[in-house]
Parts: sequence; C-alpha cells; structure tokens
Amino acid sequence: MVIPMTDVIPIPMELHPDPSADFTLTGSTVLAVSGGAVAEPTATWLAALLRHGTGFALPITVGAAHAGSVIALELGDADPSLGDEGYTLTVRPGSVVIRAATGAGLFHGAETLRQLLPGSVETAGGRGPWTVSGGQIVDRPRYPWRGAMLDVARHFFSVADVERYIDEIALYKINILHLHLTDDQGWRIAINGWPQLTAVGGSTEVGGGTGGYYTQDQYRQIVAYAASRYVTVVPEVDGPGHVNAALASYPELTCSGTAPPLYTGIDVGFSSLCVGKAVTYQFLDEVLGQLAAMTPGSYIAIGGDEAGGTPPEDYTAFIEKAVQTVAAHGKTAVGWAEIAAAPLPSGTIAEYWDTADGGASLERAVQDGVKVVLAPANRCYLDQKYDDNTTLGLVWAGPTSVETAYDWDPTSYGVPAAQVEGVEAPLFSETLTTMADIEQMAFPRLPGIAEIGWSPQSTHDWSSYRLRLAAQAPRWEAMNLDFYRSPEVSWPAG
Ligand code: TNX
Repeated sequence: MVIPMTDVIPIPMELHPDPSADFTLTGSTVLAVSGGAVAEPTATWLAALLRHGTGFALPITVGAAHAGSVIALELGDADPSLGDEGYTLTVRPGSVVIRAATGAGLFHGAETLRQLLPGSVETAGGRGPWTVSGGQIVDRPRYPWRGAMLDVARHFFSVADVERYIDEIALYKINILHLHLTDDQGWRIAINGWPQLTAVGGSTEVGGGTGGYYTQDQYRQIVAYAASRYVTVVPEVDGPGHVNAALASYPELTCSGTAPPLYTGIDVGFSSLCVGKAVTYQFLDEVLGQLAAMTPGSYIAIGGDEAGGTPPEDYTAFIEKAVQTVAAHGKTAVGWAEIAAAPLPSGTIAEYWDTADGGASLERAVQDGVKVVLAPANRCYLDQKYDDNTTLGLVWAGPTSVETAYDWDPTSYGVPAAQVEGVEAPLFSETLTTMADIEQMAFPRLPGIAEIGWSPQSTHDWSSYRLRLAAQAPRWEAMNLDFYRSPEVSWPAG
C-alpha cells in the first residue's frame, strides 16, 4: 500500500495528491543535489538512510540535471512565502523534487519523503516496493519554536542516547532541543575553573546511581549532531533554585558557607544560590559565558522555576542579573515563566509550564511583552503518566492521555498571537533511566505536540489524527523505538 500524503506528521500545510503520478524508487534512481554546498549534508544523510533501507546504490550527483529516475534536492528559487523552514515536495512518475530556500527547508522536506516511504525503510534490507504517492506538498511551520526538553540532570543520559533522541524528534520537525543540564541531583556539563561541579556535582543522580557529565567536547559533539538535523540546542543551567549539586560542589556558593550533602531524592524548591554574594555572579558569568561560547544558537536558558528556597526580592534581583549576563555573552535568555516577576528585555522568552499557578506567571509575561513558549504541564509534560496503567512517570499534572497532549490550541491561553513563539514538550527524568524509558514517555505523545507546533490549526482533528498516528507504528517498530501502545489508538498488529 502506498502511504497517503495525509499520513505525514506533522500534517503539511497544503496537500495536492495526484494518484496518477506515483514515483517508485529503484536500483537506478540517483540523488541529485543542486544550488550549493548547504544542500549536501542533507543529501548525504538521506542517501545513507535510503541505501541502508533499500539496499540500492543511490549515487549522489552534484549540479547537473539528471534524465533518469531521480530524487532531487534543490536549494534556491523557492517561494519566499515558505519562509526559512518551508519547502515544496513534488512527486511525479520519474522524480521527487524537494525545493527550499534553506538547508533547514530541504531537511524538513527530506524527513517528509522519509515518512512517505514504507516504515521498513528504517531497517537494513527493508521490503519495498518503494513507491511514493504522487502529487505536491507545500509546507511551512506555524511557529518558529518547536521544542523538546530533555532532563539529563535527574538521570544522566549518554551522548549516544541524546543523539538518538535528536534523530527521533527531528523526524517530527522539532527544531529546538532544550537540554536541562543542571538540577539538585546532578551537574552535567564541565566548566573550566570549576572542576568540582562535575567531580562532585556530577557524581550521582536520582536514586543514587553514578550519574555522569559531558565534557565540553562531548557537549560540542551533541550541538554539532543536532545542527546536522537542523535542531538548535538551548542549554539550561537552572537557578537560583534547583542548584543543590552546585552547592554540594562549592560551599562558597551557599550563604552559610557549608556545603549540603548530595541529593538523590525528587523533591523540588529547597536549594538556592546565595544571591547577595559576589562569588555567585562570578560563577554565573563563567558558567553562562562558557556555555555561550560553545553554543552557536541564540538562546541560553537560565531556569528560574520553583525557587522556593530564595526570598522573592532576591529572586528578581538574581533573574535580572542572569538575563543581563546572558545578553553580555551575546545570547538571548530563556526562562520558565516565573522569570516574568523580574524586568525582562523584550526578546526574552518565557516558557509557560505551571498550570497549577492559575496562569499568573503567564499573565505577567504577556504584560511584559516578552515572547512566550507554551508548555502547559497538563498537556505537554511527557514525564506525566498516560493513565493508571503507566509504570513510569509522575502524576502531578496528569495523567495525560495521547488525546489530551494533542487536543489543544496555543492561541487559547490569552497570549496575543504575535507573542507566541511556539510550543515545547518537556521530558523530566525523575523516573526515567534508559533510552527505552525516554521513548515510552515521548511516543506517541511527542508527535502530537510537534503537529501543534508545525501544522495549521485548521487541520487539527483528533478523530483523524489517531488513525494517522496508528500508521506511524510500523516505522517505530522498524526503528526499534519503544512506544506506548495506548488503548486510545487502534495500532496495527505488530
Ligand atoms: C516541575 S517544570 C519542575 C521540574 C520537575 C517537573 C516534574 C519545571 C519548570 N519544574 O523541576 O522535574 O515538575 O514534572
């Protein structure tokens, strides 16, 4: 069966199917790339994926037009209204042409083509025929920020795990990986001049395991891998709360001068940097400065949530300082929406999460005129249980069914449209220890958040989405991606 264009998730902005124009990938198909070197990494990536799945040679040709069966990646001459992430994908009997103004657009188009091929293309020697439905797709995202947040602090995850997650989120056109690098239970990024942060602060995790951390080279490797999938890493160092691992490493960062013990439980809101001490700002400047230097993206996240251990006037003073420090290093600050209690420059991004605070933090962010990323916990928190049968996960904002995660609209939170930067799906890891755990919680909810971030609101419809979602299962099985077979969805027999 040929996969219909409507099965692509996130569903494209415009679909023009033409059943008389199906294309079949064969042993003589070539991959032609034109318009400049920016297109080449995506061609290399796509060729590797398709060669692995089909066993075909799929040679890459650069520049010249090709007369035979061709998949073409063409950079340039794109409709300007498709913006800097949009693309067109045109399927005719002899060719598939992906055209975009940018490398990101070409990559998104290539991910769409991947989803139009049978799921078994994900395994070595998959089974064809490799037929792609004919017609044209015209596509661009609804929002610029389509985020996934991964907590590597509560439990540490290896570079390989993070790279695998990047591949999984990029399949659904997520373009931001917000990496929660520090918390009470662990400090996961090496900072020159502060070796105890990782030696002590990185030495454990929730439940008392051995933890871990990324060297600066490993962090750069993650950033580069993400960039190759057109995903921007937004690193987060949380403060003034969620800092027990830092305080346990450097007693001078506490007001008392005494280091607390390492913490391996899952309470929140008890630790605080000492806001009145000069060393706190030296620490902040060196940490944020080194992160900024290693991060090509424009954003650095400063946390700012659940600062129950910090007096309110200290809190606003700290946030003001942290936002200024990020700016001094040439980046824009992102924080959880509580940061709106402090004065914020207009480009700042406030991320709304706390559906239990009655929207107070969100209202302040709207009044401040800052940009808002919507991650309402009762919709977007992938760490919440699906239902009573879920063994992993927390319950404070849930349970969150696949339908609940999918069936909402970012414009319904009272944020003026011009202030909505996008949506994000956070995955906190108090209860998650393996890649399979990550996948069980993210899939199948993450594609729903991705579709909210990318597709026009007019396409939003749970009753058809659940059928389209079911059609992803063969691909996930071929990828060995461990998803939750929620009873809300009629999964095909595996
Ligand atoms: C709230 S979300 C937190 C995290 C927890 C999470 C668990 C946010 C900004 N703070 O510290 O890990 O709940 O769901």
